[in-house]
Amino acid sequence: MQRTSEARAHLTGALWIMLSAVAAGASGIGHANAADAPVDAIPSTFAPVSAPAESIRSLSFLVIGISGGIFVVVTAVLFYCVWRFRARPGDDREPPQVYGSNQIEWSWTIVPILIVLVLFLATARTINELQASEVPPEALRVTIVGHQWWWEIRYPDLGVVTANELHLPASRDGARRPTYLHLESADVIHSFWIPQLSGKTDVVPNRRNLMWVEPHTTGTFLGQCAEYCGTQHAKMLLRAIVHEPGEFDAWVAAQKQPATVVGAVADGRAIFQSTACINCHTVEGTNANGRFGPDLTHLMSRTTIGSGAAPNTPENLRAWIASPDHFKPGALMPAMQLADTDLDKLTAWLLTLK
Ligand code: HEC
Ligand SMILES: [Cu+2]
Repeated sequence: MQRTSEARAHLTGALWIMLSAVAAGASGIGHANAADAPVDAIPSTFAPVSAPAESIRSLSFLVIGISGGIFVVVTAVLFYCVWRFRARPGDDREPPQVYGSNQIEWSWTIVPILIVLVLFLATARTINELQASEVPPEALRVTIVGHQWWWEIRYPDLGVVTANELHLPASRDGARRPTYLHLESADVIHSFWIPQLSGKTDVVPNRRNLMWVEPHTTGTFLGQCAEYCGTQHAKMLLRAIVHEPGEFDAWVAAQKQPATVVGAVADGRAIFQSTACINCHTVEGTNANGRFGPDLTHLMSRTTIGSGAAPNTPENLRAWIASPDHFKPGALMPAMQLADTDLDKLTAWLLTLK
């Protein structure tokens, strides 16, 4: 009995040393410079480029550390006991029977309570930091509307509308530029998730959820809808393009221009304006003002079409209009049944929408 409680005391001490080491390690990692994080690679939560995602990573390391520590200690004690107290030939003594040890009872009550308390407090702190309740005046505001199966992206203060590719300024020391995202849905529940920027937030009909990001690394970061929302849920991808602040302002200035007018493709423009396209799409400066599909005013400034379903190349664009189902079976844009020559003209015009 003496021996058991001594061993227990040693173990408890060792556990606490490990816990504090893990906690110290995790908080150090939280402040590490993420400039060397891989860009445009696998969207890993362990390669954050933005403040909220960094807090999430620190918290995960703390939780993994504590659970890992418990696992190692328990397994080690288990193996030690199995080996140390194994049956030996000729030794058929009964092991000491221990009843009602207060020391043991207290330690296996108090230690787990403390561990859970540490996990609870650390989690509550991170949640509090992540949850945006108010939008600071200097923040960039963006409204994201989830649709089956694409993302509408509006910058209400800037008069810019785009789709599927979220452009953001990078935050710099002394020139912070956080972005606050208002999340809305036009139909069913979606979930907005760009792992390297922040955690997931549900996008719920008749509700406006708020989240914030503050990236400090430029580059393209991938994300996707994280709540099953119908047939093409898997092709409801997201891209965040983080710019140097000056570069971002230039992007905004270009997006604010009306659609370019090129005489040589006037036929294509006329076909567009006299087809049902205009009921679902907006092109600034034409009679098209639909909001059921993506705004096409600056279509060619996007790298993909169909919410990341295909690269935005002339061939893909033509094939998309001929049959969206080819890329996204069940997509909510109908095949428009245009004659081949009309399709060519229409595509030629779309290609001028820089
Ligand atoms: C019934 C509404 C509807 C009509 C009519 C329609 N579209 Fe669409 N269109 C959509 C929807 C919805 C999407 C998004 C599909 C997705 O990504 O799942 C889309 C996507 C597109 C895209 C890809 C845009 C991007 O950034 O991903 C292009 C280009 C496009 N439509 C052009 C046209 C043209 C040209 C016409 C007319 C010939 C047309 N559409 C007619 C609803 C429509
Ligand atoms: Cu989805």
